[in-house]
Amino acid sequence: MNSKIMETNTVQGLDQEVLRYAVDLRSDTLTRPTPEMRQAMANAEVGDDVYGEDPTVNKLEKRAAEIFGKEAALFVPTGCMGNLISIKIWTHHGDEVICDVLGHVNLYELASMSAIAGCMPRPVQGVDGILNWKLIEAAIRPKIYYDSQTALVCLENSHNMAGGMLYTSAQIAKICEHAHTVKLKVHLDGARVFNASVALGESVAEICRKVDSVMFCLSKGLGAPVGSMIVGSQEFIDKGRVYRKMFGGGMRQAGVLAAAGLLALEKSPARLHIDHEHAQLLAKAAASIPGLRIDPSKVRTNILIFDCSQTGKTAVQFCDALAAHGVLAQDTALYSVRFVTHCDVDRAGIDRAITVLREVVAKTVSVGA
Ligand code: TLP
Repeated sequence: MNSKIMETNTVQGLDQEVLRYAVDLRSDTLTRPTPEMRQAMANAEVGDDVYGEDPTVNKLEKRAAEIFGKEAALFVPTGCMGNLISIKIWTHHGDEVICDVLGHVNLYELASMSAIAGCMPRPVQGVDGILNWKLIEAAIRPKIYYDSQTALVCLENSHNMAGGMLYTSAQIAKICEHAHTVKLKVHLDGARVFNASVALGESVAEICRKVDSVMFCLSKGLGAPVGSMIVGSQEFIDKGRVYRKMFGGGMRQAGVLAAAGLLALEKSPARLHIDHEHAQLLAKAAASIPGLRIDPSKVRTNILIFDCSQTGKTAVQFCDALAAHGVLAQDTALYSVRFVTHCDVDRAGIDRAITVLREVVAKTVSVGA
């Protein structure tokens, strides 16, 4: 991302007054806890989670493991930390990690797999971000002592920078079966795996059945204020607990956060289809506006990325123009603009975003004419 707020390498953030009235579609990370979550946070039973004594964290971890059909789960502060812990567990220094070129682990995690886990990403160009065994197999290093070795495949479902593209559970299972026969582990960055689950009509347990580990976020579309989880075998989670502490993520009375996380986990998936319908409305509107390019049939979840190159504006300029009318979007490449729908933007907000989108492009065209 080439966000304007990052130009000075410090996050200044937008004015609170602007944020109060804006239709904020920059990300689903922006969701705020519901009144019910705040109530649960206030009432949460807590203890020291580094001692394993926070009852609410323990409950959340148990429920996540049950829902994903795995042995155990671990509450971690962020998705980035969850991915890093998983990569660290499955690799040694000098190993390679196969991932899509637009994968979050490759682009947006500050090269932590190299800086901290000591691995090289081996980015592969997926088909709309989606990898298959043929593509992965071609990137596996030969077993020769002077080559670095492939240790892990990292998939992303839904795929953020590919506009929320999906792997079906069958596609993931096939990749895992092949990977396991050549002794590679598979980690799923499932930051938005519940969106994938709703869009595919498949349970998260089914989607994750064959992967060795999965990270999912409570703090995105599910609406919790903070937190992600890693899920896998008991042995994986036991190691994860060690690395979480090593990376500075051992939280103490984290039950106040886990209480919101529990509600997010149990209740929020049931409303994600609304966000997907909203994304579809935005995508269809964008596709109907001359100057914007997007294929709405590829928008299956809560993310849409459209091309604005034919408006004569860069994505940063386009986002600035939208922001001037109270609609916030995120530039993701020179001419790519991302909208992410979520629980804090209702149908009226989506309608307003569509109106503003039309107005901004119309003005651009008339200025250019
Ligand atoms: N994604 C953020 C930005 O970092 C791009 C966003 O606004 O979409 N995996 C995936 C697929 C993600 O999209 C993200 C965050 C993460 C991992 C990291 O999660 P956090 O922010 O909790 O570390």
